[in-house]
Amino acid sequence: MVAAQGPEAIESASLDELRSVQFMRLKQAVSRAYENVPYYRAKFAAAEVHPSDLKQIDDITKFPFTTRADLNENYPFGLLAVPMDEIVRIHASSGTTGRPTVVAYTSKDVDTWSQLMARSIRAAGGRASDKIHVAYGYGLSTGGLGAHYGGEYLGAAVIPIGAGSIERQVQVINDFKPDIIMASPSYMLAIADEFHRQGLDARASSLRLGLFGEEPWTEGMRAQIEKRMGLDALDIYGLSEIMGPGVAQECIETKDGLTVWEDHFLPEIIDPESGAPLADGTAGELVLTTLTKQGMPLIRYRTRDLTRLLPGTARQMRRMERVKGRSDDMLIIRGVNIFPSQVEAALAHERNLAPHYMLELHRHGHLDELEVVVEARRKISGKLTAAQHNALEHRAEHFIKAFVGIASRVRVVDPGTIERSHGKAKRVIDLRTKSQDAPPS
Ligand code: DLL
Repeated sequence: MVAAQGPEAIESASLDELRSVQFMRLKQAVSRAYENVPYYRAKFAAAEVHPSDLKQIDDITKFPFTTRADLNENYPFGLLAVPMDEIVRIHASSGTTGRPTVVAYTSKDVDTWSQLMARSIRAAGGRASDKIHVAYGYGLSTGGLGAHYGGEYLGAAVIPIGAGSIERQVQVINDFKPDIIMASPSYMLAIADEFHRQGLDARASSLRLGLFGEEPWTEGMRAQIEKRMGLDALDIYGLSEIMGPGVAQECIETKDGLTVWEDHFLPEIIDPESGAPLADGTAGELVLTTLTKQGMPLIRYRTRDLTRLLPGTARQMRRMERVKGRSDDMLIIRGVNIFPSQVEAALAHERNLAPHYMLELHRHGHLDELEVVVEARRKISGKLTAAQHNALEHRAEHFIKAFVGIASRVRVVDPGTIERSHGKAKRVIDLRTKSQDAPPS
């Protein structure tokens, strides 16, 4: 792999040059999807559009959206635009039910991703001479390996610790003296707590810079991290379906939202209810089209992330504002994406539980905890011994761990305890935000 030297030419290209690269790549991407993915061919035909309808960039709004449901319907590999023997990597993230959302990369895709992650780290102030402590999880999720390959591509020294034991994070930071840390913001704060617990001054650590993402965070958290860790905290955004981390990155010069790497992704904002396109500057749902992906190109993918597009500052490319929320019910708990429907499907494996449940999210220290309150079925209610009741809770916890992939605490309650709603059931009580914005301690 070639180490990336300075900024890439496209980063300083004029808007005209950028739009012309985008348009050329957009036409190629839409044609590639049409020609190589039968699902897209059928979808475009149903919407009565053809790649030749693209006469200018804005014509993309004539094309149908791609949604998570489309990925689910084509699970696992139905949306590939290349034969499987050209695929060199597969990642996955949570789907709405038992099926994960699967993504696949060609060797060129992995190179593009590495290049964009290297660009992101550089935009955040990273250099080839830096050591990078990667505390995103390695595995099917894209955080760890995305950061890892990007760091190596930049020519930095990568420390692939992953999201493991917190004591070890502190030890490795102290001993290996990394310059940069890449982690979820809540995990960073938990590491700051661990420094404190060990009687160490986190501000005196070697860390100069942090790239934080994978979950929503706030300016309050940024202030807290910067104060407690004595580093510059930058926002990094991405999603597996589109690539992984490195779709957009905040620049160190301005720290004013995330520059979308528009030469590889075309962003749009839509009204999440009607799907109508919205003008730049208006808040709505982010929709992304991959411009260069070979393995699994996605056209107008609805990210469900709520944000705004703003004009470029540190770069010509447009910025997206810090993600403010989602237009669906996906939750991110310790970096793991969770849909309430997945928990429901897991609980259905236990026949003594009724389908009335509620998820309560707490923050213990700086880490999220999931408590699931679920009703027992009437037929067993009041008939269980304390030991049987405990065993039932443990079985439910086991099913959630096994099918959703997250540790939780289950509380089984009497039938009728959970309030019934008349419209859409309210399944989530999020008690995390208060502590997230707490002033720096
Ligand atoms: O979270 C990729 C990633 C890893 C990004 C590490 C940044 C750093 P997924 O697991 O597919 O991929 O989850 C994607 O996470 O649609 C957002 O809802 C949320 N998300 C990611 N980054 C941010 C961020 C990775 N900076 C989903 N701010 C996305 C807010 C974020 N939300």
